[in-house]
Amino acid sequence: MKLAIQENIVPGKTLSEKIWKIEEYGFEGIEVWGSDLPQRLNEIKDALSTTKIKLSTVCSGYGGDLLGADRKSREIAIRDIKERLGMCAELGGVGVITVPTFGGPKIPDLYPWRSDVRDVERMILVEELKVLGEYADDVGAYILLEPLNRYETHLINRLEQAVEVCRVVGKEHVKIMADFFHMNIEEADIAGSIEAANGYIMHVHLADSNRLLPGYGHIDFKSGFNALRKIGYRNFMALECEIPGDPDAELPRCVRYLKSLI
Ligand code: LER
Ligand code: MN
Repeated sequence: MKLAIQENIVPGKTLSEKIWKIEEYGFEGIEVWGSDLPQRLNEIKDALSTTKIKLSTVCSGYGGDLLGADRKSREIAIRDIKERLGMCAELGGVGVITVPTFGGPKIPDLYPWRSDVRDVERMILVEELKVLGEYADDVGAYILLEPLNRYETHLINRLEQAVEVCRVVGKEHVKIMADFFHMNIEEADIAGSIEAANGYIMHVHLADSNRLLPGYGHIDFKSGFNALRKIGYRNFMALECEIPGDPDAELPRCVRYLKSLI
């Protein structure tokens, strides 16, 4: 298991400065935001070429909404995710973090054809992921479905729900990721859920129960990491959290803490 960190929480005026810091702190990877990826592709490529730090993942940042009410919004999401998958592969990253939709349903209730709008949303999502999955298989970067807690999305809150979608889609490069902050709210047993998702987890986000650095809340990372080790997880775990203090002191300390648990 390798440690990574999201670019936005690292001090530094340029991406290169951030990457030097990340290396100095003891991380192995960086997760970049997908919003302006097309404009920054060359900058990221250049910055990565001067260091041992690898791109772990691209965090969403696409336009539209895979489960938007209008066709245009769904088309934009598919187009933008494809663009980010291609760039992620070019940069050597694992994949693009994909949240099927934030907030509540936008697709209208289609009763009496289906009595729960979520059934309709899942059907649309599966068809979209078949198209995206074929593209992802071609370029060699994963779509990483991220379950979020109930206050951020209504549809996929737990790992097993994301795994079920992947099973129905049946594409090699449509997999899931596990975020400890969301799991702490939604999973009854974090370690058990990780083990049950064996073969599907391709990325991990780390934050404690209060979304501060691991160690500042009450999540039992040890048992979660043991479960990841048990299922042979070898990919990145990226920090997605706030830093309560001076990053130059807090981040190396957090790396030492996490390494002592891995
Ligand atoms: C949002 O809470 C989150 O965890 C992000 O990774 C979503 O892109
Ligand atoms: Mn996350």
